[in-house]
Amino acid sequence: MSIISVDTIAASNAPLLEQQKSDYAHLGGQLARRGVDIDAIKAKVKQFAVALPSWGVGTGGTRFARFPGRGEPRHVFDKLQDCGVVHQLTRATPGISLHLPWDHCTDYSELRGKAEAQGMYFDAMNSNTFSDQKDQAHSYKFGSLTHTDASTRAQAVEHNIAVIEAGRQLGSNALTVWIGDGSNFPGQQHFRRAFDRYIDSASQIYKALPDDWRMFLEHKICEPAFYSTVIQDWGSSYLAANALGPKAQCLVDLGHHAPNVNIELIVARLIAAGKLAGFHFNDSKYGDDDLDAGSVAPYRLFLVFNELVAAAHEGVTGFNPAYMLDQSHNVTDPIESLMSSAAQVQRSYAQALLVDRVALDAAQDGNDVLVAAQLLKKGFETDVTPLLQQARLEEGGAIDLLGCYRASGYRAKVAAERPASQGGGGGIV
Ligand SMILES: [Mn+2]
Repeated sequence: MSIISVDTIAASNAPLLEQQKSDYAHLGGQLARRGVDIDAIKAKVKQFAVALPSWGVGTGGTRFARFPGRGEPRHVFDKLQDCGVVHQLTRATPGISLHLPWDHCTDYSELRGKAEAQGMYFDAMNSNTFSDQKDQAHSYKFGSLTHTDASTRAQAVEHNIAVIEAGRQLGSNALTVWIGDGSNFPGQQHFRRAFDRYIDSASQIYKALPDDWRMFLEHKICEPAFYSTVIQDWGSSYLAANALGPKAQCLVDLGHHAPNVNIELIVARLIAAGKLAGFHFNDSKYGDDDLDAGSVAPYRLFLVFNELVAAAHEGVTGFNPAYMLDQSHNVTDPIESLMSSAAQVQRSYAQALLVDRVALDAAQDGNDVLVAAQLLKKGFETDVTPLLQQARLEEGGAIDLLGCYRASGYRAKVAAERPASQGGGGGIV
């Protein structure tokens, strides 16, 4: 099922075909001289998928304000359609990650059918116990899974189990748990007891997982609790995942660390421990900024992918990370940001695939520091744009993502159909 007409995509691609062919051949020649088969890299890029967050197609906001965009999705079916546009043009985003209760729906089989008609599926499910819902018996103001009150904890556990059930109907196979629990003042919370309560609550959720599901634990150093959080870093996340069992793993959101933390090293540690669940990709300058992937620090994103490609290359047992975007689009058209971010993540992956692993091993073992560093830079500095464009073209996508999307008039069309939105929804997690 096409949302953007096939003719629109073809018309956008047509004037670019000749230069695309030439650029791809030129890059192919460059890579061949390095002993790299461009078609083999392209085949791997085509296999690569990064899931879309349903909340990412709405306009986000800050603690100060939210400026709604035109034609914002009204409900999960609109979100699915917008995600469908991103996938249709990029051919890289077949998965959608839902967030309940934001994406609550009375008929999940209808939703699943519509996604499948778009050639899409449901990726990890996300639960929300960081804000209160209408008619909720117990407030999460002072915590959810780790609340001092047992009834509040039970309510949060029950919500997570309901999310698993919705996900089961949608064909998902993972639950991502992120809690806003923590404290704003020294002395407010007993650190060890709060963590114990987390393990107790999370164990009850873990027991409700179907056999083929995984549970992703997402850590975050601060916000909304600004003095301490219960699952503040990969260490606490790893302790919790170990306590829960083999189906529990640690999810790395790039924005959930202190500035300058070596995230690629954390990734390597989690891979070695068999506990890397996957990623929420985004970028940041100061904190959990939720900027578009690779917009500020593309080399860091590349270095993360360098660890991932190395693990796949070395055949690390059980290595199977889930890839997802998690961004807040405050000043751009969310579809445009998601398309460019998906392409950026693909770019980092392709660049990491270009690293000469045999030469790198030799340089590391021989302590040839500069050569080792330059082998990474060589991958990063290769412009793989023609390769990404060729992969999209061959799969029916757009060579020029932005140009094609804007030419389609999609935003104006949905703006006419969807009433202007007033605040609400969306979020940064
Ligand atoms: Mn996240």
